[in-house]
Amino acid sequence: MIRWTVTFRVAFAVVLSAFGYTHAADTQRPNILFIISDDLSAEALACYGNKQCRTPNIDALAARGTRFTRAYCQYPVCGPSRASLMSGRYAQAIGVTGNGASSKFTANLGNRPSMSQLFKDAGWYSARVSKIYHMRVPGDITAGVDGPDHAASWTERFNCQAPEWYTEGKHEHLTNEKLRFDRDKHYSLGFGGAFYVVRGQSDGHEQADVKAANKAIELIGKHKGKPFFLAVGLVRPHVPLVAPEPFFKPYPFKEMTLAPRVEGDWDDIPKSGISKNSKGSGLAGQPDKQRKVLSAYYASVAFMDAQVGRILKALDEHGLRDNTIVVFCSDHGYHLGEHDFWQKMSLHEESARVPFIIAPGKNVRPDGLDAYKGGVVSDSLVELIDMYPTLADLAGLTIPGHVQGQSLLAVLRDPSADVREAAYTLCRGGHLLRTERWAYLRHRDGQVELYDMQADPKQYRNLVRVKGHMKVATSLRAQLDAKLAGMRIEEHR
Ligand SMILES: [Ca+2]
Repeated sequence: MIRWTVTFRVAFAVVLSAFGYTHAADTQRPNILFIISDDLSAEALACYGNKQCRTPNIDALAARGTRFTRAYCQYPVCGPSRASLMSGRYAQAIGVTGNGASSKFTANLGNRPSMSQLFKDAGWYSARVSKIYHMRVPGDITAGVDGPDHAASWTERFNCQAPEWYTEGKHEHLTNEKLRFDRDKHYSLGFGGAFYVVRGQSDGHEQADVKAANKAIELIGKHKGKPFFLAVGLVRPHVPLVAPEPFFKPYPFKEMTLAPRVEGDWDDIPKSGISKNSKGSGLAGQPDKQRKVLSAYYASVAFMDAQVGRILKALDEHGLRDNTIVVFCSDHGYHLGEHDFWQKMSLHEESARVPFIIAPGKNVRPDGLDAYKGGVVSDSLVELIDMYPTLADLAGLTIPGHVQGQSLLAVLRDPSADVREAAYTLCRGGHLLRTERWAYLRHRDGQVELYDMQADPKQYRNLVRVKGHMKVATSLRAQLDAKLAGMRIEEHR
């Protein structure tokens, strides 16, 4: 019997190594549960310090994992950020620098494996539930279509069609966009950037994120006998801000705290650094409308958090918590009125920074992680492209050469460990370099913003022309140029 077991183990190891799996063969291969929210600002999560929004399930995940306080997306808009993190490459290095370029991803990636594909090729069951690569919200959700997906990433994929803006309930449009209310059409209706709010009258069963959680729960039960890579995309709090009425109850708009306004805040921000703002959206001078945006955003975040809770509960009920690595993040951050900016597409802190949590189950203990207990906070500078090599590393898979991120295994072992000197974000031809102390923003037209993130974490005082900062600005410029020169940008179609 013992001899048979040994023989079996050796044979098993040979089979595994043939698939590129090099970890000790007698350790069970961990499951990956990757949950990605859409347009979620870290600032909205209780575990990141928000005092109003309640996110007990994401907080609980953070309490058993490592929560990164300085994690940055590689492009603050859906398509490029997702293409980047799934390929492990910078947005310009994979040739997806706008949502419209998302359809080039498959050709540009070529025969190199995406993050989930690496696992799929090594024998994991790999599934996409709802939005992982770019999907237009709400159009691709009301249509129930794939969006510019990457088929080779998945064993199976599932879309979650939902009514979005035409959910039954109480409707309110808080901004200026001209909207077309045509349920038979899915695109060019104007809802993609509008603060359109629906207080749904049902329990939410028809909503995309409830359907995504239902599917995830089903797949966890169905595939628990073999390793899985389950990627679950939740579309809230992306607009339209739709949630069942009870989720709005804890957030009466009059009680919402607006981001502080600083007199003359825009005086030292170059024009190219001014993001989508109150003036254009009709929120200017309308504090009640702004509070209503916050109320609806928090209701949407809480609704999304409830779905995270349902999925994590299913993991526990099937006894899979200990052998699963749970990852939670957003595709990018979001402005909620800071500097009078709203939404994304900005290199400023709230838009470029993302919530990012990695929680390896108790049985996932590669070398040096034996003492890992969770509930860890790390201020190390990390990027979303680090997720790919980190998960590969945790599962004992070889990190492919095309991956530009860094494994965060060293940071999981020691939260004060550094894997890089700076984090990098691209946006509309402009760049953010975020170092331990500084945020250096160089816009497309060459205009620069420089912030001392220790003295001024909310970025109110641009120091680039302030006496005594020329040396640091010059040094950061050189550091950014070196970063860009080493990015191995390829010729793309
Ligand atoms: Ca997004």
